Amino acid sequence: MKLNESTEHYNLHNGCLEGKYAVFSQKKLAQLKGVFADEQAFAAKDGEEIVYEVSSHTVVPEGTPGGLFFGTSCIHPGTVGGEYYMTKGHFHAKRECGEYYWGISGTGLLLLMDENRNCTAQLVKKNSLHYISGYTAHRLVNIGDDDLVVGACWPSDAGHDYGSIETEGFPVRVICRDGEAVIVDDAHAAG
Ligand code: M6P
Ligand code: ZN
Repeated sequence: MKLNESTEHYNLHNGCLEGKYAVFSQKKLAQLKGVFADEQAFAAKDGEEIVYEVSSHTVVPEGTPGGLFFGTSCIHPGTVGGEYYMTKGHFHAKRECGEYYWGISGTGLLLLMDENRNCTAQLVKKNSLHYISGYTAHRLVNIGDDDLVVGACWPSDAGHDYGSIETEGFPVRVICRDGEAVIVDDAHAAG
């Protein structure tokens, strides 16, 4: 039997993916309109600034039952009006699908929200492991001064549903107060 070298590579230390199935995307600040509470502070920033980057390893087409996707998110450090940079966050379109996240470097929070908008948070750091149950929205927040790099593995038929997060957000926000990360209730979510 001929032994073939894999064309695919994953760097455990920085999360970098390389290979013919690696897909890379960037999220600029302008694409996160409405995500941060302080609209004035948002408008004053450069919309071209890259907030986070996602590398995905997608061997099968999106929607394939039984397959898996694997990826890395890198959220850069920064704030909008004191609110830390974060991912858009999503439910899975196929709600029952779960996902694994694991911390590679940096410091962050994983916000988890069920369909009744009950929210919990987990500290994400190097080697932390996070099982995200089905029916649970997930968002990563970088609360450190360095990049937050997080690995992810999820079913290839899970899909992404951004709808309710785009309109209602999460019930909490993570803000920098005296240099410390604080989780506060989102005023807009009250009532
Ligand atoms: C992880 C996975 C991806 C997701 C990405 C960015 O890598 O959960 O499925 O797309 O984070 O998160 P979002 O789609 O919420 O911007
Ligand atoms: Zn997901």
